[in-house]
Amino acid sequence: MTSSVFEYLSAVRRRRGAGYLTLLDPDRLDPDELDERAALCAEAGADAILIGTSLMFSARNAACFERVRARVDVPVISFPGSASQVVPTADAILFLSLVSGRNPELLIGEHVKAAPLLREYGVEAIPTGYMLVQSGTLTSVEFMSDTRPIPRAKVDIAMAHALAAEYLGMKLVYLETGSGADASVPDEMVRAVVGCVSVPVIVGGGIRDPETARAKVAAGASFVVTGSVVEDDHRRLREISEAVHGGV
Ligand code: 1GP
Repeated sequence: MTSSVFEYLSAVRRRRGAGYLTLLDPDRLDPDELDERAALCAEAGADAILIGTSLMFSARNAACFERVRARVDVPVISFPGSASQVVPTADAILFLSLVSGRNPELLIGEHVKAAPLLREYGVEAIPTGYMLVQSGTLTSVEFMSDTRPIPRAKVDIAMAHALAAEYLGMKLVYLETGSGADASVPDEMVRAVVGCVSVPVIVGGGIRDPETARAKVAAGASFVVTGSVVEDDHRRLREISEAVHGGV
């Protein structure tokens, strides 16, 4: 592995065109299942494993990272809903600022709580502008974050938020409709956002089949995330991975 997880992700993007990230939720799988599923993700070609959720019931979060890291060779990255999900056992954390919302706790408040812990733990923080896009479903992230998603047709609003995230120094933009959403981020919005920022764009939420995953890459996504499909039907993993990587 290269010196940092961010550099590793950048190298994946250069080598494969786009990367495939799979999200696991410690509340939806018991610890043995979580390890197994992470191993299946890595075997299927996932470039990194994300662990996290909007609202966590499990007290096993830190142990989950430890176990999954022992099981796979790819980075295991925290995708936290709040500072309470910061653990010393992650390879890195997507240090998410929910820039599409106007909830100060999720723009800076949780970060202030998390930062001293991250320094103490020595966990790499990857500053990420997180943008929630309307999907037609009231997702957990929309409810829990108490923010309004960007309307699906408002491509210009999405572009302005992504640009602001880049100008604030964020290294990634994460475009998202929320886990379990009925619809993914519109391809047109992905294309427009990718066209106006120079940082890599991650796209997630509501992606359950290879065609949809491929369409996000064709629109310029640097990384595609799937969560629910990994837990519901892991047989789709390999075909989605191949669709993202385009055979590379
Ligand atoms: C959530 O983008 C991820 O942040 C995954 O969403 O569970 O709908 O695949 P899904």
